[in-house]
Amino acid sequence: MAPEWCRLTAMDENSALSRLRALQIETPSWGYGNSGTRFHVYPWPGAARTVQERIADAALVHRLTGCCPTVALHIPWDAVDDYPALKRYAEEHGVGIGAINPNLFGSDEYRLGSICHPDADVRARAVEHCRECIQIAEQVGSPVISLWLADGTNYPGQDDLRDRHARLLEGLQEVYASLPAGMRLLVEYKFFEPGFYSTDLPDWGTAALACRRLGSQAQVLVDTGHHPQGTNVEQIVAVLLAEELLGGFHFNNRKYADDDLIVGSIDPFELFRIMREIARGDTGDVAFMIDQSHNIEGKIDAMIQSVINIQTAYAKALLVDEARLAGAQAEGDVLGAHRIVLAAFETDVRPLLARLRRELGVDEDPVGAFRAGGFAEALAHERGTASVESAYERL
Ligand code: PSV
Ligand code: MN
Repeated sequence: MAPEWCRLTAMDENSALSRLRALQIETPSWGYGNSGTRFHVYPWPGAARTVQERIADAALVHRLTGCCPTVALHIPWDAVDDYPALKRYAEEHGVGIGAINPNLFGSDEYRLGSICHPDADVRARAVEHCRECIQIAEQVGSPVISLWLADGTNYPGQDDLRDRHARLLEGLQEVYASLPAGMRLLVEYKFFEPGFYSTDLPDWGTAALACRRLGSQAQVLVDTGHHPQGTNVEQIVAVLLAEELLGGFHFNNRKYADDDLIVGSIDPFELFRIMREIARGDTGDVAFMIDQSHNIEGKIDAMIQSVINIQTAYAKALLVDEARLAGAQAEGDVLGAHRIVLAAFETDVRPLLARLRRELGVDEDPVGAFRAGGFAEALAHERGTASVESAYERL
């Protein structure tokens, strides 16, 4: 029997369950197609080839988990002629369209950047692409634009850092001015890649400064893979929440860099610590999105596992005995406080999640249900194995 200090009460369980029921996770269209490293793409049998197939796979993940009702799109990877028809297609499959991600890196003209590019014509076209994405978002009923810039430089002297910052703010302001009421602009930062000397939005502080200038419809997007080793990501989350600047997450896990691994696979304790900041409440409108590319494993069960890992971390985080923790903190009981947090992390939440899934009407083991259900085989039969010519042909 667990000692008194880490035992759950029925009350803990019921309130944790209602919070867990409210957790909705968005999956990315680009996680369902073939992707690879710059060395090779290993095509996966049955991987989605079109935006419709990517939406259908996201819908399957929702059917099996009961908690992934929206799918994020990347434009132009997911571009179509008829967006209202795409919206209907998604709804017929049981999902809605979530964040629209303008792609400001997949075109030759972006070699030196997009909205920070030295050439005003390229900057204008980049802003125009963002405006087009806002219109798409309106047509599909999405309330979120997620913006990541690949802008940066590789060499000292390549461009003027202050000029680039000025262009960044000007471009973001132009995009922001086109947002309709109720639509949010989530600004994502990344400390490196593809620029290795400088990145125009390198960290949460720069993103937060930009959002403050823009207004309340702009908030920061924290991609968990976009930090240097050792960064205290949960502290970033805590500060952004306190400043009402946390817009959402791109969940994934990293070992060395932006590895896009299954979230929680490398460091489940970090994911728990991040979700603890969410579990403490007052999170507003935070968007919980996954941003992963599965290169050597199946796409759909890896996505389901990611969803399970987020739910597991959140369930544990909800079980932190906050009242006792506050007491230990006030008394300066350093180890006692730490042990209260650890006790929650070490709790086996599988029975709690099984109860949640029974209530959601899905299998207690959604990955097992996917694997036993013959879905992978049926998709491989229907779609075959794509021939992928180059590692750069991502979708
Ligand atoms: C960039 O590394 C990123 O995290 C951005 O969110 C992109 O939109 C996404 O990955 C897909 O390349
Ligand atoms: Mn991302």
